[in-house]
Amino acid sequence: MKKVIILASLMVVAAGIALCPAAASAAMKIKLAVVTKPGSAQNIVADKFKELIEERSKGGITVQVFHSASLGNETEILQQIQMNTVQLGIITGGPFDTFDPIVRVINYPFLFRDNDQADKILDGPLGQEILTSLESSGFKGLCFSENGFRNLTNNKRPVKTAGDVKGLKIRVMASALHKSIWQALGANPTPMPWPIYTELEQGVIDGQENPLWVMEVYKFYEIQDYMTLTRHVYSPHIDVASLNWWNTLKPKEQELIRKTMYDAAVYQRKDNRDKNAARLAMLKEKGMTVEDNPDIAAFRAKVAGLKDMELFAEPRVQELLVKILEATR
Ligand code: EAX
Repeated sequence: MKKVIILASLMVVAAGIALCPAAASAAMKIKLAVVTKPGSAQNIVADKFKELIEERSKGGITVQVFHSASLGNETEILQQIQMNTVQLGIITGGPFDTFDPIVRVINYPFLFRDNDQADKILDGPLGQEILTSLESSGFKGLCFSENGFRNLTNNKRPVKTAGDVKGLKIRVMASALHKSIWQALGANPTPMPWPIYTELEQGVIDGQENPLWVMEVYKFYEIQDYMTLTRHVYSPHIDVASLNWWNTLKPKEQELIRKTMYDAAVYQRKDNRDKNAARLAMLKEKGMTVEDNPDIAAFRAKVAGLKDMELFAEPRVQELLVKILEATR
């Protein structure tokens, strides 16, 4: 009897293999998470990656995109990536802060002059040092896409110079660096995970800072009167994989995934930048009072001391900061 059962199950297995020859190779399913919603910068990378990888692997790889905080906030997504319950994430630079302080270096205020310089550094050896460093926290850093240059919005008053920031209650990302930036500027920074519409609407906070696409996609023009083009931080996304998962992949699969993520990132950066002029016009038209030409020198002066703070004290972090400040001078 036992023999018959074993034989029967072997036959079932054999039949299964014979009937679906594709099954063995069609095995890779990837969970990719972002905190933001469809149409967001993160989602555009995620959707492009899904489209390209499914096409390039001829259906051998399928990607399920989780968005709108359905798997939690960015810190929680990163924890799931460490555990390999989620394989990929498109995550804003800020929340990496607590996992690896070296990431503060690329969120440094007034670091990059423009998009080209950001791309050159982040796609080059200095960016690679950051990506490699993340391995000690359980992440395989693949590349950088972008949130973009961050701008201040608030509901209290027009902000032209750094002094106008004094006392504003500003929501910041879960990042010691971002908190220190706004403390140095005289604000009252409150770390809070994304999303923050309700907190702005109810006046729990006076303002926030994010790239232009956020004001459009999240309709902040409905609840924020003033915007200042501070461009105080260039905010990259770090496109990461779970290192535990990565180590199970064949080199060919790794290369396909890495290359495809980079292509998705390059596509998204351009898409984001191409839309900015129209976004600015739209936000003004919706009634936001925009300060196009703030006193950036005053802002820079207030944050000049950050590089000497405890935030960058770890020698390898300090070393990379010095290199990156030199390279962007
Ligand atoms: O894109 O939390 C934040 O402010 C981030 O910029 C968020 O990812 C929105």
